[in-house]
Amino acid sequence: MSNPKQSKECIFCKIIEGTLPSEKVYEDDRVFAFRDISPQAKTHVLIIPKKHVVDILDVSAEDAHVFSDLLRAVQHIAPQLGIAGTGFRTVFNSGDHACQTIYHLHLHLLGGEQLGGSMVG
Ligand code: DGP
Repeated sequence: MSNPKQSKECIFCKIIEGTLPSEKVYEDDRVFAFRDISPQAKTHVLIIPKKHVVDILDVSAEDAHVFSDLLRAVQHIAPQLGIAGTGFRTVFNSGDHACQTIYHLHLHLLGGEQLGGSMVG
């Protein structure tokens, strides 16, 4: 039975490998970032760890650098995309109530226009 939480069936792992296409905006040895296929703002990028972890709760103490890796990537990408000065929103969705649809940890980076007052843009 298929299980999208497993790395071998994970869409985002396939994007990192290059077996599925994406519009890459940033890559380093531990992080990959690409434009969201269904943008919720003029600029909408997904920043993901190359290591497959399902969500925030799945990050072990040993892998805790994943959080700083993702935020350090924001510091590269926001200026690169010209949204550092105007501001942006970063969001992690975790689990069903947050409507997480892809079970590979990802940080949404939203900006490029005035966002709404809600938490999700
Ligand atoms: P979330 O709801 O937090 O799990 O957000 C998952 C996001 O992933 C959603 O905004 C759409 C995006 N997405 C899903 N499949 C693909 C894909 O194949 N390519 C790209 N670029 N984005 C995708």
